[in-house]
Amino acid sequence: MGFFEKIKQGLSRTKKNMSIQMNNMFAGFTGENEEFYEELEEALILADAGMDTSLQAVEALRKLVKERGLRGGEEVKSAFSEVLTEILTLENHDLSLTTKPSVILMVGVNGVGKTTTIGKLASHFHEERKKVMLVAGDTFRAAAADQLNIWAQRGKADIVRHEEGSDPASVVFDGISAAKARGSDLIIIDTAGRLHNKANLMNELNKISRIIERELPEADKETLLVLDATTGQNGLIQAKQFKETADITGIVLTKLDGTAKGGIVFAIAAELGLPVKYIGVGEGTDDLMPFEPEVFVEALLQQ
Ligand SMILES: Nc1nc2c(ncn2[C@@H]2O[C@H](COP(=O)(O)OP(=O)(O)OP(=O)(O)O)[C@@H](O)[C@H]2O)c(=O)[nH]1
Ligand SMILES: [Mg+2]
Repeated sequence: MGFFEKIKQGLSRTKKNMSIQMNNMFAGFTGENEEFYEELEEALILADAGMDTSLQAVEALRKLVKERGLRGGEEVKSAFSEVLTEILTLENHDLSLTTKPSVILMVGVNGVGKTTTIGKLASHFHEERKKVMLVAGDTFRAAAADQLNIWAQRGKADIVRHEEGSDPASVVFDGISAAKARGSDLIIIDTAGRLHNKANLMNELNKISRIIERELPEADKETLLVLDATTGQNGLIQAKQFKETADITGIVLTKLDGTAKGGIVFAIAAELGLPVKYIGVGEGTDDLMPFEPEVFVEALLQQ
């Protein structure tokens, strides 16, 4: 399946819930009409785009329709695509990893898909002939490192792990030393999503960040916050908490295939101001897609 078709398929629930209805509305567009805008706003809100963002999108469309004197449904749809693309477009949608080694630190609450995303990334970078080092910074459960190890084997990556309960920062230290020794291109660090409490979790992430900064001051670093699209507005609340303490450089939005409320992506971009860098559309190795606003909107609205 092609790249675009895969994104479309990953969005199929959201398309059923939101886009089909929108396409019907565009097809029936007969000129300025309050009900049209109200329904459009409602469809966005029902898909979890958030009240403010939905209102903002509809107002922007109303303005374009007026300014350009749009009359036909297709023209209005295309203007709406522009509006949605603009909401999603922030700076730095691509990973910025040019140094050797570079570092990706993966954070997020438990179960959102951190380890799975790392596995997918490891395979992807292996295909690009990059030498990848995985670091099992989730020492909270032994199973976490085992799970990462399976992905390391699948993606032909190296891995550094310690026993359960050991200090995550020291695993990270060892992982960085090993990566330097072996000439790795990329270090990807897994972290625990659950600790005894939230303050512990945030302290630990800070400690890990300080080690990375100290050991690799010149390296390019990405701290990716993984959010589960099926948790909707809850994910946004988590994101705001992480954003306060960690220097998040981008979002990975997983499980878009499992939700009819993929509109959450608009709320994320508008309310957090953080670029989505990847979307997860399934559990397989190939089910992680780089996020491009224009392509995403096209996949979402295309019939
Ligand atoms: N359908 C679907 N499932 C996904 C996706 N990404 C991850 N999952 C599934 O979500 C579940 C949790 O994924 P993990 O990678 O273990 O999540 P985690 O964030 O590492 O969880 P903790 O280690 O407990 O903090 C697994 O069953 C994954 O297969 C996705 O894009 N689509
Ligand atoms: Mg995990």
